[in-house]
Amino acid sequence: MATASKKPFTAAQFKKKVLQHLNVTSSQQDFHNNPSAVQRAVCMAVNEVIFEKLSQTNNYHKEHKTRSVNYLSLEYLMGRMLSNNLHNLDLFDVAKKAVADLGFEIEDLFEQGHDLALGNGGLGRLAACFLDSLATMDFNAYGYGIHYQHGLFKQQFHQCRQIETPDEWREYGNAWEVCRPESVQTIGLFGSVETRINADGSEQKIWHPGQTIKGVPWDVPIVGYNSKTVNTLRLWESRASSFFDWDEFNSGAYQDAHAAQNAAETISKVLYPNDETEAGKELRFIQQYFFCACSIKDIIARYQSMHGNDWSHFADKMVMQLNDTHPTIAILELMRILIDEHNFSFADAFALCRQCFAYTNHTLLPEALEKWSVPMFERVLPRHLQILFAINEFFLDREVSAMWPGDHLMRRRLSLIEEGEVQMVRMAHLCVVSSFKVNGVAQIHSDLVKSDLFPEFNALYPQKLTNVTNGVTPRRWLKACNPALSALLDSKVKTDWPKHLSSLASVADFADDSKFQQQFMDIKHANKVKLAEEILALTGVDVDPNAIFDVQIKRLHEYKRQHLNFLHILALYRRLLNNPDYDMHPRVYIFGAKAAPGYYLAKEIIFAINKVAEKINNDARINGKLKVVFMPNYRVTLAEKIIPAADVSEQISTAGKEASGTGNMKLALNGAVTLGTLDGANVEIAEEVGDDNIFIFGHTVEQIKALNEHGYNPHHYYQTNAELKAVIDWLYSDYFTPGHPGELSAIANSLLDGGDPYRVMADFESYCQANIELDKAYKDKARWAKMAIINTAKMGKFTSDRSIQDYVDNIWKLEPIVE
Ligand code: 26W
Repeated sequence: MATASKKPFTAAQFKKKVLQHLNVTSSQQDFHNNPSAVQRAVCMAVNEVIFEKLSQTNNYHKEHKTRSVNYLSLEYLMGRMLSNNLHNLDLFDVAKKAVADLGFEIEDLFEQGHDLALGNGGLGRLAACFLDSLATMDFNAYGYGIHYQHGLFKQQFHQCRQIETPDEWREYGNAWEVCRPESVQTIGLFGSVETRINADGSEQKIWHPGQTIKGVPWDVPIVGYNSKTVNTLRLWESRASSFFDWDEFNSGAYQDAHAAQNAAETISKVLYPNDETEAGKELRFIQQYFFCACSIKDIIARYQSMHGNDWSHFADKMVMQLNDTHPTIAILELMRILIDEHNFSFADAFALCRQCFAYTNHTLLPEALEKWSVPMFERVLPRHLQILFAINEFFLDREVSAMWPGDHLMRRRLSLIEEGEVQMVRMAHLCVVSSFKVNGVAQIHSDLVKSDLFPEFNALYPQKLTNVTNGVTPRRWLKACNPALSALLDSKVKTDWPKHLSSLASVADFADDSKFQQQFMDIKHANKVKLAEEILALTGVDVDPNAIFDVQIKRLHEYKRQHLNFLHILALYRRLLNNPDYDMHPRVYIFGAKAAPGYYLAKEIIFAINKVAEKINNDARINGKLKVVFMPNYRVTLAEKIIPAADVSEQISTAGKEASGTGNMKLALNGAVTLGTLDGANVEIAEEVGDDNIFIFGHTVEQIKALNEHGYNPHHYYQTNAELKAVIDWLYSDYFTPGHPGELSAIANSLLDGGDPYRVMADFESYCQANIELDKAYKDKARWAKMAIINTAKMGKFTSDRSIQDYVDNIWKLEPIVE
């Protein structure tokens, strides 16, 4: 196996490779003003190294029959890949020099790359960070997902409103994938189940699918950082099993001839853009089954290529991680194959599944917990529903009744089936019952999963529920996106920090060192200058890099409370209008957020922020002390540009609602100071950085519960806080929407008559207070520099490498490649 350290190419050799690919592979002689052709050629040159390491990795694991983790996720938010792959192969400097010789800035070539935006938000990006860490730590891991033709929609603003356009990431093909026709799978859908009585009297179930779909795999190599490993992310594209129905065609029904093809293609056509809100659409259910069935068949094929039909090693060699409930159906698919195709008894099949599956919960929001109607389930997957009922019977009769004999209410509450007008299948219950481990993604969240979401399951399976706090890869989220800070860190601490982030801890020794403070803050300032140029180019708003860059970047959702930030901005604006000399350090509020297309209030919040921004940014009376910028089309690549330039990290969700958050970790790692509630991983960030280096405000989880128990009345705050009343009344006026009074009232209505479900009103006062403290701290340059440095230094815990090591130690039990 190629050792990690030796550079595969010199700059001259790399340049030669690029030229070869320009001339030969893509016959682009005149490339001098064709950066996308050069970018393409660079990708091909890098792929030579990647595919070499990929086959070495696969051969090693085949030879050693290594245990593997199979990560099943409906989402992978990969972003662009060239910069990441160059850094991970230690080819960045070589490539930079080589393309410079060809007359190009490597950064300009990066701009040619399209984001692989095959995800919505936190869950999808976490999967991407985990794949990076698994390869970097030389673990045998496969990612499985869907090869969506269209990823997450492109967001533009038209008259301050979000409009969505399709994501065309594959318009001109993608350099970072290879099709694997040799591993095509065929899966069934619909149809019926025949019950056959065998000669020995035993019953046999045979599913006769009504339709078959082909799954074509596209492999995306996952390159480890300075490691021996290139792993595989296998994404399934759906196609009709029979391409063309000539009978239909000859009978003149041209449309129908192609109908099957179209129908099949729609399965992997587009990513559902809902984040935390279940759509309950049949196509989404079919997407889930399609990729799970292809993946389970692929996993069995890989196993059998090493162990034939001897199933006795399966649980030793294969573990499947369910990234939330979206791939739950994989459990029933493996059960079906074991029972119907390999004559396992129900009990043996279920016992095996319980050794192989583990489930990660990423949300407590009731509306995000997937439930599928039994009638739809029966129509699409009749055999799987039978198996589900068998599992439910086993679970209720053998386990629930044993623990709570005669307690029908408990049976009803824990059942995999929710009784009601239409019976619904509780996918989370199926996951918990069928998995050997269930984890939350931050300590406070995992505690709430135990105490609030699954208390009975916690009692029933005392060892099953655990925690693995999220993490982020420091390769993409520091080394690649903030090279200047990385170089400064290299000059102060062991340069192995990208792979051993705890090495950053000793940076804290320089927190009071004025020279280092100056260096650290100069880099922050330079990143802010660069972002200011991007902001001007993308939004036309001119911002002052000396202002506080206050950043809230994440999906738009009420529980994340972008509207709390918005109300505070209105309060600041009002203070400045009342007194232009109001003593505050100039602040620029930077928002980035996509709203699910069907999420009305989320879109109204975007509209309101943009409308108010227009007013504030052009109001000379406030001398530029306040600017508001909503950057369009927030995605991984934009995050990589905003995060290095952030001073303040807004993590202001209602306590108990944000499972973990990962943007909070990325921002703190890049020297931003967190302004947040004690929610999700903010709690652990505060533990690591210390209370002097973070601004915590708001009700705690317990206090929110108390508020709810005593009947929450948002009007109380409206009547008792004059500033809050004033800014809410502003939203009913036409101050920001001349001639259209109340055009911004949707937010106000949700906070008053709407009952303020996320307790914005209750936290407003404390939020304002924390902001005043923050403003004071920022004015004390030495104090702020120290806080920023401590945040970077103390982020060692939040590398996704630590998360992966926790999964490996507590759940997956994997052995890394040793050579
Ligand atoms: C059914 C629709 C749907 C789609 C996506 C429901 C739920 C989801 C995801 C679970 C939402 C999500 O991304 N959750 C986020 O996961 C991150 C990674 O663990 C956490 O850091 C965030 O706190 C959590 O909101």
